[in-house]
Amino acid sequence: MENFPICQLWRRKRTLLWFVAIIAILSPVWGPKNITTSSRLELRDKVVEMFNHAYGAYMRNAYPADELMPIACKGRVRGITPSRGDVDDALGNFSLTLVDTLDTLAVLGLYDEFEDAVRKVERDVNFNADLSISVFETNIRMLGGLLGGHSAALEIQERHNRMKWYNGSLLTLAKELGDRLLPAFNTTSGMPLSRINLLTGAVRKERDRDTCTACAGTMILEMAALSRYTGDPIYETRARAAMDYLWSRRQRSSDLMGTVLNVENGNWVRKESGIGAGIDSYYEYLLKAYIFLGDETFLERFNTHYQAIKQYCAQGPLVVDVLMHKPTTSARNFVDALSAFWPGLQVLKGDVKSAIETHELLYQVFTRHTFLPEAFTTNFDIHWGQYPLRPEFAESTYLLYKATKDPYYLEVGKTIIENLEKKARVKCGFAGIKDVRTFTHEDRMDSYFLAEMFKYLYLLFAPESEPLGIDIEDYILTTEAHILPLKLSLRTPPNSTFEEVTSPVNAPENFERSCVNSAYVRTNSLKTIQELREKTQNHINKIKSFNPGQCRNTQTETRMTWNGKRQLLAKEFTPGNQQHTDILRKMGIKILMLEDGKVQLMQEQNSAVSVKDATEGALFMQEMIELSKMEKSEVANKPVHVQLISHPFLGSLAFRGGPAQFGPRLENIEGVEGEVEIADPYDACVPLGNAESVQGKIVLAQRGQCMFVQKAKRIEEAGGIGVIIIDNAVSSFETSSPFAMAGDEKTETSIPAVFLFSHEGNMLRDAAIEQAIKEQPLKVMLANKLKPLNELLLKDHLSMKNTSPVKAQVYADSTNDPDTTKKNKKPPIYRPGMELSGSESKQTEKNNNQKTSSVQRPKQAKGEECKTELSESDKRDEL
Ligand code: DMJ
Repeated sequence: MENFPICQLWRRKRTLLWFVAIIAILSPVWGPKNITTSSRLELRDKVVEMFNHAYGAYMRNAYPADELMPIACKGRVRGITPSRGDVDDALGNFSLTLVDTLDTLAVLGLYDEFEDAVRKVERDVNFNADLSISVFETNIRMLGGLLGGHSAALEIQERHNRMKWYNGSLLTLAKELGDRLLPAFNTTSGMPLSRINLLTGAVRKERDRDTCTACAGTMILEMAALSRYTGDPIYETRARAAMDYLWSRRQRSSDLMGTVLNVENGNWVRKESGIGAGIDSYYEYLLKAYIFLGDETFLERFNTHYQAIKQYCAQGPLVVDVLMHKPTTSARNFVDALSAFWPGLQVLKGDVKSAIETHELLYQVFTRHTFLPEAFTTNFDIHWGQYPLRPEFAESTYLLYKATKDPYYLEVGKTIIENLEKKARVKCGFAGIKDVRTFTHEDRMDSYFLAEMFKYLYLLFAPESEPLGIDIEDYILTTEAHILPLKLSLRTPPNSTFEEVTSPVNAPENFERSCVNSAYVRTNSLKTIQELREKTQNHINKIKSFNPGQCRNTQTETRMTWNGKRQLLAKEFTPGNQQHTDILRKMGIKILMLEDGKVQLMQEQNSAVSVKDATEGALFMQEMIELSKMEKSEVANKPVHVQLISHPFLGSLAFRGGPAQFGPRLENIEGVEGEVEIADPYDACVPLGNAESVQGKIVLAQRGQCMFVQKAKRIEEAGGIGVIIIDNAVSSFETSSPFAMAGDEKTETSIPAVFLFSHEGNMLRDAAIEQAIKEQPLKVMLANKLKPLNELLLKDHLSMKNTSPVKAQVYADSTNDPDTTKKNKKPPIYRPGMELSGSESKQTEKNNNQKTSSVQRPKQAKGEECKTELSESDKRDEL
């Protein structure tokens, strides 16, 4: 008897019931509102037009390059286009966008274009670039793209009587690529290294030893498909071993996973646990591996994690990061846009109710900011304003529509289309958004935009009555939306140790969980679904009304007001004071003492003794949040120092700079001392050419071309012990607002970093060069506090240096720094004031004191309300 894949079987058995259910829920009252059948078709055609615009722009202006730069209207070529750091590791000079787009062409019914694209891939694509590429990205985009293209070509041959010439060339390429990725799995744990050289297969075990959970756990679908197609079990075996190892590394008490771990010893490097960046598709592949391969082990693992996420990470419809080993402690106060795939996965799992709620929450954030910002706070404000054309929200919208048939989701899709058209469409394709507050464009159109966004939007609007060119129900969609035929699960790789897949006829009743699961819809009408969304909206509005950050966006929005005497103000509260504890209890506020000695307050409004108390409690909580944010921002933005401590300066010269939000914080360590070296290349965006001379030094690098944290990482990898990043624009501490350099939440460094404006930074650089010429290397200290001069003088004396220290004025006045403009007459240099002449020293101290207050509280001094928000804007996270 022929075996059917689980999903298909379910479909066949339930057809009748399904039909009845659909009729029931599409009652006239709750039928489509605005979107009629004809406007749905128009929207589908609009999607095709947009796709053609993007794809045509790529083919005309960029191909065979990996990606289109839609503003410059040319190709992005690794090794030629200036590097953007790690994000370029997805590029391998293998026509990434074309390969990633193959099966989209087929799904959209563009068969001529598909044929043409397959011929081009056959002719032009090879893997001979001597480049270190990301194993994860290459797997999901290139390998997935080739396999999806091959699968589509087979169906087109079979069903549309076309492409008879196609002889499996895409699969041949897929196998070649799979073979090139395999050496990455040669690690103690069996998890793949994060990067591999495409041409030589060389790996850098030291450098690439840490990998993200999603990176190691998002291989199984593509690798298993390759094994099943070719009959060689090796790919699936390797990917499965990585999955098994990951599972063994879960935190046993919480069943949660961290986001980064070491591929040799399996130690966790980052213990934040959520559903966004670094972990997202690991969960997706557990569930999809079950759907694709029919192996219940994956489903059990998925369900275990799902339960843990619901228990620890879910705050209503919002899913936040907690620490895997201390799951009651939240790890971040923002949510990644990447987590927008979650409602789609919840639909596949069968938890449609939660999917509706989480999707609705995301939609509120989306409508508020026009797109989902790359990260948003738990108050739905912007944390990172970038929108690099990510498709996850469209993906979940499609899956929810499929499960509920609620026309609401067509409306959501329509808004996505309109916003893309208005804000991202440019003459040459579509451009990412640098910041959704300003809608400035970024010169990127990532390949996933074509692989995923248009596929999901097209599927959303394609009417059920018209058969698709590719019967999407027969496929599992990978994380990059590539199509892999479910029937592949029936092929067992020869000589494999895997158990034969049993007939799904014997599969347990829980097979319903494996497909887009509409059980919820069968028992709940569209009206109930609408009510559920309204509940979510109310919940969100409640959170928004407690959101002190809102006044940044809408100055007129008000804080909670209170007439009359207050029982207790947040600033008066002292933990341990019994009277305060009693007042808070009346207001429904619980005081929890945490293990680390911190105090956590939680309000349950229902347990307040009266409505008045509940309201005052809410106001107290609001004040408390503001206070704690303020404290954090004060610490985060406190200026740090670069003090020149070697002869002839001996501490008499120091510059103020901005701290970093990655690496060790200078306020927590004593400081770091070392000789100064200049990075080569100066921007430190690629591995340093002068690694030998950087060893054990504090390294100067120029701002620009890549993230701050990436520079710090490069310098750390080369053996540097500290980083000073110098602004690349004309700027000085005196005239610019200081800020803290942000990290990227993925990269961790163990060396401290300081930001200097160019005026001070270039003085430092000149001093380093001058001292190097004199063969008296310049030594500096990066610290929170300055070192006293007498200590340095004594040290110098003991080291027998007998020339007297120069005055800082030398550099202040004689610098030929082009930034020393009239405006910047007073260089922001100061001396600790011990060895210098009295008046000068006092004056400087006075200036410093004044400045300290204005710097430490950059804008709060102006008495603005949104103190916590200003701290956000004082943080810069890019170039
Ligand atoms: C895609 O490349 C994949 O969906 C991946 O899993 C993470 N997200 C990007 C697009 O945002």
